[in-house]
Amino acid sequence: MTLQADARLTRGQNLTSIQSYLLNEEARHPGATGNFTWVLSAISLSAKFIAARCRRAGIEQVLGEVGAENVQGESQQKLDVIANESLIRCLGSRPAVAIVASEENEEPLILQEAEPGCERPYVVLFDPLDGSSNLDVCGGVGTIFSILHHDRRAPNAAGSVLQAGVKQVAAGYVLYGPSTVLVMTTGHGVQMFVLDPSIGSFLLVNDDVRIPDGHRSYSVNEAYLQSFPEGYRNYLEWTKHNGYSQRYVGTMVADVHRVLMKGGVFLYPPSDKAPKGKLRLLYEANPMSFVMEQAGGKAFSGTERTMEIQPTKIHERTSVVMGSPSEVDRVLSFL
Ligand code: AHM
Ligand code: MG
Repeated sequence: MTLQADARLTRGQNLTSIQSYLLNEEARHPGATGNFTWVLSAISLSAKFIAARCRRAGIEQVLGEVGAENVQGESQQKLDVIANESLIRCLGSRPAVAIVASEENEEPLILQEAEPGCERPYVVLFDPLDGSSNLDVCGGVGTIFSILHHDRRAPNAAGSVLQAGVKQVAAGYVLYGPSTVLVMTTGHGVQMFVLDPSIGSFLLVNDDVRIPDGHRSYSVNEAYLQSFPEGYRNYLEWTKHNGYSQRYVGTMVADVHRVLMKGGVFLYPPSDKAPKGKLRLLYEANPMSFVMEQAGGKAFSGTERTMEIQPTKIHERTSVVMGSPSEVDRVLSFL
């Protein structure tokens, strides 16, 4: 084999860890301080920790409610709490993070006041363990994260957190399934990494994830059908006569990941139970919308582009329509 053929062969087979990927990206931006790379590496470290705990969940008896006691009389910690603490601890050691806001905490946590001249420019929002009720049945769960620039002019921490999704610097999710997959965007396409547990590294498997168009599939909790607004009901009725299939795990990360890989649409409409929708705008809908749009998809709240909504509350809810562009357009045409 000639040297040239050899180079061609290895080019497509190079192993790139998430760390080397981030360092490479940093090198391409001459003004980069490295702070951003540290933040993402804290998230990947935490994801490895959470993945390991999820794998051993049944063995370590960490399933169940906080406050319950295990057979030794020790108090049990629910995995939501463990995942939340893991993210806070990993991010807390990074000087670039000023504030974190989590589904598990009522108020944002100020890790350190941003002093003049001090480089702590990021705010990190996350849902530490999305779909955690699926853990009890060994179903897929996930972590969702959104990274914003810290707004030093904001009057308080909440003010810096309440930014529209279009201001996100990066976002992504980790799916703890049969393998652990980390999908992220920094606004330059979508990259996908898979954790190789034997070496403890997230390895790049796709540096340009694109959502397929034209797949006749939808993901929604149809048990609430009767209380969905009429447009959603009409769309779902229309699918019954047009050869669609339906898939629903009940973990947003798992359901959206499937749509991202295969195409179709994920829906969480308003219902009697959740009149404004159930999913949280800042740390569920916005980061997933950023990924979806960067992969060529669309994401709407039903009436407006999700990432253009100006949030007014940290735990604000929104309805969600996201997926392949033509399928989202079709849903919107029914609304
Ligand atoms: P959680 O963040 O408390 O786990 O709740 C969010 C989850 C999403 O992952 C999922 O899409 C949705 O709740 C499922 O809700 P439902 O059981 O109403 O279908
Ligand atoms: Mg969630």
